[in-house]
Amino acid sequence: MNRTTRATHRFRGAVAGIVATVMMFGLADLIARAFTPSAAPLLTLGQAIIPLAPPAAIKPVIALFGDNDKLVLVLSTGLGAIVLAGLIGALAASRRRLATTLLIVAGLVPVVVIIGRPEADALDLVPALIGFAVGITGFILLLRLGLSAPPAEAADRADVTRGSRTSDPLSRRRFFGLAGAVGAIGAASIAAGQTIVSLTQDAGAAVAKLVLPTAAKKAAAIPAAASTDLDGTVPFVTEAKDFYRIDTVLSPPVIDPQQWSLRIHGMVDQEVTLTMDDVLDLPLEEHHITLTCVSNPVGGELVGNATWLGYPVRELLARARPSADADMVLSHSFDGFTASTPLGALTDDRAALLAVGMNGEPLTPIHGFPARLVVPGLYGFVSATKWVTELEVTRFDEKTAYWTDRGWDALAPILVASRIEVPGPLATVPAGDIQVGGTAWAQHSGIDRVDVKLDDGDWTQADLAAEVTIDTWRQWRAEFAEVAAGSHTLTVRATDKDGTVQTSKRRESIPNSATGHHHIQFRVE
Ligand SMILES: Nc1nc2c(c(=O)[nH]1)N[C@H]1C(S)=C(S)[C@@H](COP(=O)(O)O)O[C@H]1N2
Ligand SMILES: [Mo]
Repeated sequence: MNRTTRATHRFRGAVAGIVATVMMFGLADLIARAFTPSAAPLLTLGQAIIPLAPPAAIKPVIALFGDNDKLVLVLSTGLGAIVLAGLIGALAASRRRLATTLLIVAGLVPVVVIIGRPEADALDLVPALIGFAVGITGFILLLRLGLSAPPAEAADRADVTRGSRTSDPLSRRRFFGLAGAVGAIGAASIAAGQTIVSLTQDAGAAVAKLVLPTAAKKAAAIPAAASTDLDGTVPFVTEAKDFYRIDTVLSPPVIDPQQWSLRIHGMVDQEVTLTMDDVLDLPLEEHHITLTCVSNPVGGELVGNATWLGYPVRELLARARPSADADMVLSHSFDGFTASTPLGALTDDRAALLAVGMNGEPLTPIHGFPARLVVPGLYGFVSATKWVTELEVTRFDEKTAYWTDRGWDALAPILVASRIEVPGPLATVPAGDIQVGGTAWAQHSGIDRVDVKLDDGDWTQADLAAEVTIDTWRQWRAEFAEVAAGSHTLTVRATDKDGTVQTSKRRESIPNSATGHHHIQFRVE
């Protein structure tokens, strides 16, 4: 084979590998989206990478892409698969059998990952297997058409049986025709799969099935005085659509409330199982609670405040009667995530809830529909299990949770924190009196005071908006008179009701929250 033919064959091999892979993923994705969404191969592959990724690598990705981190992961998984398929295809120019074997092995990876999931059932394999079979067949056909001079060991057979297909312009047209068709089917399948996703998620059929009862115990109305009314301050109640989202799933599980149940088991006298109807028949309570993520950087946005409707976990546990030597509840999610919460925080008088509602609506799929936990005073990773299905009563020395196994603390009470929201970072404000404001939180202790400092000046005590409960954040504001033109720095710190002053010591979020004072720079003109 001369050099030009070899180069042509490499190119065609690469094209064959790429379009066959697009078709493999596309068909499998489309079939999965229609019948068993959690088994979509690209999602499952991306999902399989998440727990393997070192926490040190996760942080920069989240910092760089924010809420798009999941999309970036899926796209890079897909891109990685395509590059690999292109390389394997190019190899077919010289080693056709080896290349075919490699593509078969690579194509089986998603199949293996799909069976490997704890929640897998046999039907989940169907989409991946169909995609695999069609994709590999496409690859083999394309190689036959496109690689007109087969490798030495297959040359005789191929030349005798299919001598005619070697005529170049015709084979070229056929090859690219078929490759185009295969690629187009793959791309169309991906698009159709995405359409199914947006239709099923927009329609919210599962969410619409759940009709919330009115609360037996309503939360007190939020007084106007809970807001400082300073323009630019984050609203006191965070709407679900603006509420931060943190979890390890690429697409939220869509759970039919009629299929959902909560099982309380482990070190208990009486195992208890509740259906959604059981939960909705209970006298539900409404509570205002601010939720925070341990990964929130100083001044960051991984914090939100909502009115939750639910039933006290304390009462649920009382039905099961935990044994005296239990000290932890390991809550399990439908998706396999777990959180370890001190039993004491779930049985004392705080409003630890099995929540089904958020701001007067059922939970949204990304915030845990149909049910999740919310525990005032603890970071989300040790308490706020979304899509919760089990409460396992156990001991800290017997079981560990998802993030504990990845280097984070088992116990994680929320640390006092505050941030500046006005002026915005690097804002330019007119000379004169400067209005400053923001939010502070120290859930389940409450905010006692907030101090702000301009440049190297003295700490100035800020005015606090009304406290709604000790479990909610608190807005603050202050005024600095006659600030001179030029560049300035503002610094804030809060003190909680236990007397703990927010430390200025800078620290990473792993293993139990970043610390330090929030600073911003702004200009006066
Ligand atoms: N099933 C499940 N629940 C979860 C998590 C998760 O990864 N999976 N993350 C937790 C973390 S780290 C936080 S901070 C909160 C965030 O809840 P939100 O996404 O509703 O804001 O959910 C918690 N519950
Ligand atoms: Mo979190």
